[in-house]
Amino acid sequence: MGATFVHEMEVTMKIYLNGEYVEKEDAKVSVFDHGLLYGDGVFEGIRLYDGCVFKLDEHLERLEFSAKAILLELPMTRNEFSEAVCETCRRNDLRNGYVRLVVTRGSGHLGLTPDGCGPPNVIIIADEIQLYPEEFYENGLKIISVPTRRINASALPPAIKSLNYLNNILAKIEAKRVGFQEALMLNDKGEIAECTGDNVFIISKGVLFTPPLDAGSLRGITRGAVIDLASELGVPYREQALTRYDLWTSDECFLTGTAAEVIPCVEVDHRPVGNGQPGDMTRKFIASFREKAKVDGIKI
Ligand code: PXG
Repeated sequence: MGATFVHEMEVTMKIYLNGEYVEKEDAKVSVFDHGLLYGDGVFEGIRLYDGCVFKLDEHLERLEFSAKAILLELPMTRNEFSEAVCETCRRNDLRNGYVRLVVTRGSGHLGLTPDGCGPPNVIIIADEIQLYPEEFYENGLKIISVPTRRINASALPPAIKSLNYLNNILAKIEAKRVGFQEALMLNDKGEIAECTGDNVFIISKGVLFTPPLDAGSLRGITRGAVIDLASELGVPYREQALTRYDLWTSDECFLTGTAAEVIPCVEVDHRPVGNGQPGDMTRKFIASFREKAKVDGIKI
């Protein structure tokens, strides 16, 4: 009986769904939800470190901006979202993990117009996280630029963290099919935008560079944390349009994202970055970020 109980404990997962905490099996939304039918909705991916939610307020602000940009009225206040995120972590006995917060347009008719949709569905999933294996933090990732471009800002501002990830998914597939873990995505001018779920940084001659947001990058929360760290570590920092050439000839390169944190990149388009090993500055950023993550959150 004890073993069965343990097993049940393992499989049970509480999902926040529109104000209620329901079992995973009961967490269901309509097939008429426009989040499913059209990718009409917004989301956030958030980390829980040692019982603290990292940069929760920043994530909720970005969610509000994403929702505003797509004219989706959020059904909850910042405080209500904050409390629901923390409570979902508590109910799942999590101290470390990953939180996926999703707000869809809600259930509607078969047609693009959101008229008649709603109320929005609010879903919060808190789970353990499958990180890149530690060897990638030690030895670095190899990335490759792919044909699929980051979506043009005049088509859909890439700052909106919407449920439309198809172009990033295609880029990821293209990289994986040719044996790489991650894809480097360019914008329609051929400049570096970002990777499929991570921002890109390089270090050249002691200066930290990342593409500006108008190159097609998401305003990553981890990106912001690394920019703050640069000033704390006394590393000069510039936002500047970057080309593939800039990455090929950089001394160091790393990616940042909620899931990956700070991860070194040691090869771009078959060219070794620097000496082909994670650089000293990158290691410093990884260590400092890990320190910051432990202390810079809201207690659940
Ligand atoms: N660019 C894009 C396109 C993203 O979706 C980031 C950069 C990094 O931002 P943050 O705020 O996380 O530092 C993201 C966000 C995943 C996954 O499963 C990750 C994201 C989105 C969707 C899935 O790894 N990252």
